[in-house]
Amino acid sequence: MAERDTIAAVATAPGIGAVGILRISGPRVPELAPALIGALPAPRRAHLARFIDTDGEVIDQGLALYFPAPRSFTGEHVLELQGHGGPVVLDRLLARILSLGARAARPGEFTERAFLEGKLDLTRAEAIADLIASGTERQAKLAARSLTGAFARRVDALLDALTRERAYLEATLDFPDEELEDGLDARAQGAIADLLQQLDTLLDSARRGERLRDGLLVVLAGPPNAGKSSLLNALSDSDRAIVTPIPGTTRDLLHADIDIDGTPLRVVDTAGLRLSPDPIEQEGVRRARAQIEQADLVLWLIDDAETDQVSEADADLGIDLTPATSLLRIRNKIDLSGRAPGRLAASPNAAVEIACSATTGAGLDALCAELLHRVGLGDGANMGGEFSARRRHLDALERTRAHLHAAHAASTRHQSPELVAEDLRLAQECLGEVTGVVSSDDLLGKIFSEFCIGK
Ligand SMILES: Nc1nc2c(ncn2[C@@H]2O[C@H](COP(=O)(O)OP(=O)(O)O)[C@@H](O)[C@H]2O)c(=O)[nH]1
Ligand SMILES: [Mg+2]
Repeated sequence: MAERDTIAAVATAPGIGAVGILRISGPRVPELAPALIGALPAPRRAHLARFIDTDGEVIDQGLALYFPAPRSFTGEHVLELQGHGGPVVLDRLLARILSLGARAARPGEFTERAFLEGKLDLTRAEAIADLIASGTERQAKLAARSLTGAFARRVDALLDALTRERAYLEATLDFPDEELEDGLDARAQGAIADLLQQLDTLLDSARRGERLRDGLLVVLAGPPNAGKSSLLNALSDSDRAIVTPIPGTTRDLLHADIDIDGTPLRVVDTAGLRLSPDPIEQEGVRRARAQIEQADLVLWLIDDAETDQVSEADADLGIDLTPATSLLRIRNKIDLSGRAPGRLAASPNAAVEIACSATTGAGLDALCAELLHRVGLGDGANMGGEFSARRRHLDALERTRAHLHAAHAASTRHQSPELVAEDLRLAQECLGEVTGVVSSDDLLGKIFSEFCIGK
């Protein structure tokens, strides 16, 4: 393998701060250090050092830390310089290091090297980026759990179980006449059903983790004047949307990013769905429908004080909901209708509705609670073992599931163990993509390019 080059980057955020950190990683660190700071520091000890320019001038003075390979973040030799956090001084220092033969690091390149050196798996590497990008406390907590391996450990456990089952099946292929043959199918079926169940549990957790990472898309929809724009304002505690008694006020999509108990939600206000001769409003309605199709949750608002809107409640909404989208009916304006605020269900089996008032705020607590509950993130949700996840992970887990299903079906139909074993092999490969046991250069490029420089 060709020797890697040595990379350098400022690791602290651009701008002015008390401290600015510059990182260097790669095989040339030991030879760079004497020219840069006078000597190679003793490993893992903080040294006060002068950072010296080509002409011997002092650029800055600060701490130098040396982490020899393999005991460093990247697994390579790493030198970290902690100087003062000004953009000019850090630029000069970086220029000096580059003049000594290092190369400017690409975004995520330190973490990518850590992955390639086997210091962390992909879920942990991705969790670093997620932790940095966290917008709510809940996101940060889940990313920290993935960073410490909560996700990877569960994938590894399942991968182990899968490997064992595959090994067992393949052993029987090598000894076809042994008594193993008897009861083999029943055994394999049981074992694969077990694997499927474990995978489903993992997939559930990953789905919740992904929802929390990316935030949920909640779309406000319904007839004009039901109070959608008022509800957006009430939920976001702002005055974003124009509210008037004139039907058809909202045409553009408006959104507000809100945080309910640390759960990130993007709430989108849409034009009221109605037939209108006005081309601008027609376009608004078209955009509203497109948003509804993408929503995780549609809040269908009606004016509880308007009897014809209420009687229309069970009529065709004229919208196509994908199976993944859930719909929650909201009866708004209860300050006018006199209905009590909160959760209501006409009968035990009827869909839950929420009665509230966007104007007085009555019932909004119940709305927020129901909203979280609907997406599996409510109070009752067991978040103990949770972690942050991405769409990429869900994809891989879903493909794993399809192969496990095929393996299960093959064993139920008493097909040859070869076929079952082959499906298990494919399942194993898909599952391995999650942590990066199996990975392509394309995938790695995509993941690490999303990082900031210096990480
Ligand atoms: N009394 C009362 N009026 C409301 C409530 N929500 C909205 N409105 C009024 O209903 C009208 C239409 O509201 P708006 O939010 O623009 O409805 P949209 O067309 O669905 O966006 C406005 O005059 C609002 O002030 C509510 O909960 N109670
Ligand atoms: Mg509106």
